[in-house]
Amino acid sequence: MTPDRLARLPKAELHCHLEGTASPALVQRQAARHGVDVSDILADGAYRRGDFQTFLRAYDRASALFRTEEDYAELTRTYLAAIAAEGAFHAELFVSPDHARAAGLAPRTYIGAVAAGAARAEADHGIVCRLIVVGVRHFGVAAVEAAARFAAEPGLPRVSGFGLAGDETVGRPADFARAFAIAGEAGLGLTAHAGEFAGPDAVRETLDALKPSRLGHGVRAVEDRELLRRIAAEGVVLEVCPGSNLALGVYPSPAAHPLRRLVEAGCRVTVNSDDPPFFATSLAAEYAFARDRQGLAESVLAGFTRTAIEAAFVDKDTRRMLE
Ligand code: ES4
Ligand code: ZN
Repeated sequence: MTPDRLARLPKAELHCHLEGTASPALVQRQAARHGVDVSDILADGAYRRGDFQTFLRAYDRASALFRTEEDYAELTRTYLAAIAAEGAFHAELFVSPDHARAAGLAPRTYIGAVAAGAARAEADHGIVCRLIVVGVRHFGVAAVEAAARFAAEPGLPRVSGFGLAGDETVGRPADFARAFAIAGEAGLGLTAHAGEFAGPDAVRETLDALKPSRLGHGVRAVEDRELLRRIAAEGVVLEVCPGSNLALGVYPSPAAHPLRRLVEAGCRVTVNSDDPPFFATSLAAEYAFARDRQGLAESVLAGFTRTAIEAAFVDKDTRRMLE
């Protein structure tokens, strides 16, 4: 496939953290506005590189600079416009009420502002957007349950899913079973980060205890043939984020990334940007990675988008419209 055909390939994104879309320039502007020194997280107009803990701290610091409804509406609109320009027609964004509260915004106000930004992007660029409320596991079981109860409240605009994010090595998957039960009973789609930093056992426990239809990352399932067979057989969808995995050192080189092996094992795979400027990536760059670094065919890339729509947390009518 030629580069311009890749640019035109329809794309969809299932795994992207809203606050993780803020460009270094925007973070710098917000920091200047609020008189905050961000030299510890930015250098030479880019996010400083580091391990996952360093990343999570930088994410918290950057998030805390977005403080008003206008800030969040604009952050949302800007990101959706950017991926629409890359060919995306559907996106699901992770939103974190805990991060919003830390920045001084009530969760409901935050969701309202993000939804307003999404509505603007939908009107301007035709991109459909849904929101997935996340609980952050290193904030503790009680915080994750509170996030689930919040997500389950009626009348939250565009909220269609609940997810578990944060440091995967904190706690056991079963600790979050009650949160997932609350969200599931409310009719929300379920996804959990697993198999990025923790290995196959944690993936298996996550599937057993939380019953998500999708896994954030899930790539380390490749280390266990039986688990891989289970994921393929059960049709669990993997939200694979290669650029994130490479930036955080989960794999030492593009060739070492298991994207292709997951596809060849029959897993249902999507590609996603996670926290694009933090990891110097974009949605289009992830599709390009699949083609140029993993040797996957155009038809396989088109399949990523199809799978994303099949697995999207949208109602029947919206899915039909997206298909
Ligand atoms: C994450 Cl809490 C959070 N924010 C952004 N990216 C993440 N990846 C895993 N947890
Ligand atoms: Zn993530």
